[in-house]
Amino acid sequence: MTSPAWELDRAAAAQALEVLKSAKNVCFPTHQNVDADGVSSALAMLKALRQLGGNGFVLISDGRFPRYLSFLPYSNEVVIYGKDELPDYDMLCMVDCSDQRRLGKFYTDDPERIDGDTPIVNIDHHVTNDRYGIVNIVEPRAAAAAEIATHILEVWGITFDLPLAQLLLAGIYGDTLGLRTDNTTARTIRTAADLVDVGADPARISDVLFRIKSASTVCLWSRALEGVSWQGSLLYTEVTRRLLADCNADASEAENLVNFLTGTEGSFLSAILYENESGWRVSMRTLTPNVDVAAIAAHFGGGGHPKAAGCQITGGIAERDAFLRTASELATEQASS
Ligand SMILES: [Mn+2]
Repeated sequence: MTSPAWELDRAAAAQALEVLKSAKNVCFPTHQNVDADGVSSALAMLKALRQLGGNGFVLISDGRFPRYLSFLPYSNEVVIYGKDELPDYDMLCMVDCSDQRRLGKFYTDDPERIDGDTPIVNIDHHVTNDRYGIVNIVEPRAAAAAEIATHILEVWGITFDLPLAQLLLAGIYGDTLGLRTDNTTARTIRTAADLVDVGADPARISDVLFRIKSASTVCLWSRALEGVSWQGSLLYTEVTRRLLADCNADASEAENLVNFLTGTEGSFLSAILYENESGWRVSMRTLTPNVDVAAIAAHFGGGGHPKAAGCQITGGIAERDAFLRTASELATEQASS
């Protein structure tokens, strides 16, 4: 058999536990526009920490908990920033956060929360993560933060029960689109199989993440598909606040639309532009060899993975159009390199 794609730094995993247990209460803030991996991996780490005598809470830092994620075990225990009372905490554990400041209002309301003296434990799989913690477990070859979390919990000696397995498999499935993306390794699949052995239900997770949808989602997709446009090699559509209101939909309901657009013949990358207060939040994907959307996102101050990344465009129509042109040109250059 071949060796695994990557090895967990077991000393760092043990050190993370020691540090996290030394805190009275650990805040696990999720990245803005949280997804299955962000919530699941943080909740799993928290549950394990509690089993070992530590304490903490998961914070939805931008105040928006996507409805479809309420199937996750323990999701009713998350603290929603701006809605629930924020408990006292003396440490941060950031899981799946490539940038410690992309936390929505939890950060912008008081940057000292991140930039002050509170120690940070950093567990992530984004290639753009700059290792901002006092302990860093950053493994870009892992397909999901939940894949790293599974192996950390093994080092911690946690007994996996059904809810924990379901959480971790949901994180892995979310980021790999059900073990289908190019960062899915043999190790990812073995880890997923181990979680299924404990009782995780892959069919249920696939249904909730990829198949079951509300009528508002179909409304949103049909209108957004009508607006699909080309800019050179870039295929994109906009999700305006008006459109979300018309369909009574949440922006998270459009997340899989960018995956649907990706792979369209003639395109090198696809994007969804979500209108927001300061301009547009952009979500990008590619299936084209050599095209690196993390690098394109980084060009605009964002980040992510080589095949899935995002950034914020601040400004108006001129800035948006400049982004579209530049992103298309960068992708065309990369594809021919
Ligand atoms: Mn992730």
